[in-house]
Amino acid sequence: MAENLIAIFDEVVARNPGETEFHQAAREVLESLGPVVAKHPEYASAEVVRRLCEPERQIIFRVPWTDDQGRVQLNRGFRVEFNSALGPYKGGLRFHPSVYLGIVKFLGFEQIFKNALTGLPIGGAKGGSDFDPKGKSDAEVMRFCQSFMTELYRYIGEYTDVPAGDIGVGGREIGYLFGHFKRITNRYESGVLTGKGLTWGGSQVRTEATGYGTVFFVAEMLAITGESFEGKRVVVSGSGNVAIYAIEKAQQLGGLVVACSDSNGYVFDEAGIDLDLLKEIKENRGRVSDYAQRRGSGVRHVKDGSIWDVPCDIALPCATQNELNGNDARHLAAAGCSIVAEGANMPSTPEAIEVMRGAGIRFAPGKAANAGGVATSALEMQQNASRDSWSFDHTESRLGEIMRSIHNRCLETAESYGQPNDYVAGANISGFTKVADAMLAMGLI
Ligand code: NDP
Ligand code: 2IT
Repeated sequence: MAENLIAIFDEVVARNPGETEFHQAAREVLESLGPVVAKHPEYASAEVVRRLCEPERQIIFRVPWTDDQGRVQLNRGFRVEFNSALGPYKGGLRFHPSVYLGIVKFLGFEQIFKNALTGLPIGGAKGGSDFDPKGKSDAEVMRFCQSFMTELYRYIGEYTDVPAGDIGVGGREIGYLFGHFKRITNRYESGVLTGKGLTWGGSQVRTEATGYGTVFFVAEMLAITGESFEGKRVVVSGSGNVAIYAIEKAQQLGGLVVACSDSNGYVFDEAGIDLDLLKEIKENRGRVSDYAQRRGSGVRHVKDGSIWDVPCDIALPCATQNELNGNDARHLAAAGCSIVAEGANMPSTPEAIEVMRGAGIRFAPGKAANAGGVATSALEMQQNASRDSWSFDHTESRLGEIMRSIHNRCLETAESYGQPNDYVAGANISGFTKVADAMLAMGLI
């Protein structure tokens, strides 16, 4: 890392003690920015990098709710509005027991650059709660969402901040959140949330967008070497929103997806994942172990062990942060894996990325490869603003174009900074310069 950037990184660590995921995300971006700040002294004199590392606003609030037994429960809510140079704050809400300020900040920080890469007018934010929707009834989830929105509504709006889903927040939660926002504000403000249902302001393809987009991005990488998904063995971790639609599109393009997972283990299905069965199980909030049981012989459920032990040509981590470590990367390399693309946010540890680089695995970072979700959220905002709704085919083709343009922008930027084929450098530099130039233009903000 360049010397002036080390000083900024040290300041990030000192100002955000204990927030290790945020430190990791900041380090990864700052490590790419040396050549950029060397070429653009104006960024240093205006302290653009230091300002970018400090969120514009951080909101932390109490979320009390009652469970089905009438007992009072308590959670903590967060919204970190990180940067609004390019547009209203935009980014998902995560409901998971592991959520704390460091996770929300890492996600919000990544979101700034990801959103810039989409080419659409959206700033970066993230939010969520340490609430665990697992095992809760619909009524409990509803009461929690209503309490969460009772505080959050003050800070969000079509022109201010537009939340969406992430881990533990899907169509059901967005419905409860939107319903309560509408009730307490007396405004049908469609553009305040994305990921809405198709009959009440949602966009076609938003549900599929992150997984589809990741696969479109990989298809672009494959095309460079004259290849395609046809006949490739694919492993996808997770079995949530991103994983399911990554599996669907990889299969549509001719890939054989042989494994997926949840936090209790992975399933290995040599014949290829039966997606209809998996979807049915997940719609009823089941587990991948149920999949193995229902699918019968030939399918293994492995409780202790890493999904990355399964040999594949293409690995798509689509579950959570730091789920693919150095050892996993070594196993993937030894088994001949040639592409790793992140459907999740920061699923690869820094050591894993180092190992993949050394082994010649082509690596697509999440802020480029999973940008299709938020890009389609921005398309939902466009449709809401014009009170229009587009067809599935039209929206999917817009998503495809956006992923192609992100892919090409990463490669062109990496090339122009003397780091050909480095998608990490390309994504970080391209996202950063767009935000930095907007910040410079707007004066000291
Ligand atoms: P879901 O809640 O739909 O699914 C999450 C999946 O990951 C589940 O299978 C879950 O298993 C697994 N998982 C979560 N936490 C862990 C953990 N600690 N260890 C092992 N497995 C875990 O979330 P999404 O599919 O929406 O999100 C997945 C990833 O994609 C996240 O990193 C998210 O930030 C990222 N992302 C999501 C976007 C979106 O539009 N939804 C857009 C861009 C990125 P289990 O059920 O056992 O918890
Ligand atoms: O990480 C992400 O990009 C998301 N969870 C989607 C955010 C959004 O606003 O659609």
